[in-house]
Amino acid sequence: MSEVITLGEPLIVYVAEKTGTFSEVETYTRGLAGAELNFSVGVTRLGHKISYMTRLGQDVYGKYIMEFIQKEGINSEHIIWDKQHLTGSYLKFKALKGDPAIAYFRKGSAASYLCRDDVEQINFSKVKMLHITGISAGISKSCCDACKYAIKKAKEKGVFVSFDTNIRKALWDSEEQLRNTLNEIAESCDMILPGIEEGRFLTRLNNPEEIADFYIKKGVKVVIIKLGEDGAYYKTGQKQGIVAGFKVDHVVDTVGAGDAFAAGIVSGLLEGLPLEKAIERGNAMGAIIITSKGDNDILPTKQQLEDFLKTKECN
Ligand code: KDG
Repeated sequence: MSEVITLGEPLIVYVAEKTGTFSEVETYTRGLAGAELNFSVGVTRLGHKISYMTRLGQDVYGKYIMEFIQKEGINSEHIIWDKQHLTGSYLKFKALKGDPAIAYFRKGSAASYLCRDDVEQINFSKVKMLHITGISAGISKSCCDACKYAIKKAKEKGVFVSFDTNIRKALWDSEEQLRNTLNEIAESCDMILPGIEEGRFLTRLNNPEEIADFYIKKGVKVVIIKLGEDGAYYKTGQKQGIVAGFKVDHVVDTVGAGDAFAAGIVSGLLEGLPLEKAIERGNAMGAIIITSKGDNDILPTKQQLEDFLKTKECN
């Protein structure tokens, strides 16, 4: 039985080998991506059982993704084959600094047809955590409804719900729709994990404490705000603080850092670690993945993570 459930869209990613526009770059490396899939890989490699719900097109991409999921040991019982729609993909350009530009090929994809009825098949009675992201809420109206319904069903069974706001403006019709939808979802969750700029956008407030208070007043129990190389700020009803980030000598690609961070925190909480230790683990996971151009390829095993924590210095 899986301890964690997540749902979302897996994507094939093609990563540009050098900087430049699509017409200037001829060579791309194939990889696998999707925030919730990255999260599932992270949680699984750290030794936990997770079930990943999605819809895959019956095409070469879908079959390749299914092989990967099974090879990683992620529970695939909630994966639905879709005969009519294709599996999505995206192109990731190379950035010398900051987040790279991307181009999505996912509109009308198989995963965007995830719906409330799909969630009906999940039995939450033995699940400990549900993890939702703002990407799943943004890919379609039916997937957004599926997310809200999963949260409702999970809460009825006392399952802890975490939410990574994961803002992708390209997926939304307007900023208002994006802000209102993600705030509505955030307020129904136990723990939220926005980046500092996401928190500012969603709340129109500036500093981490104000942003955290905005959600705590609405009933969220734990707010953890990612501060990039400075680590993460956290606040609960009882305490607050900052957990320092790790020194990274050479950042290759920041995409996937938030998913790795979430996997570190969720796995830490499942193991009963104190919140600060779980956040330290999240920071370490983020620091590891940004040294690779892939979104999940070098996510560590428990042993690799422990070795990292023994040797690395904080900022
Ligand atoms: O969080 C990492 C994701 O951004 C990436 O893997 C692709 O899911 C993705 C997205 O929608 O941007």
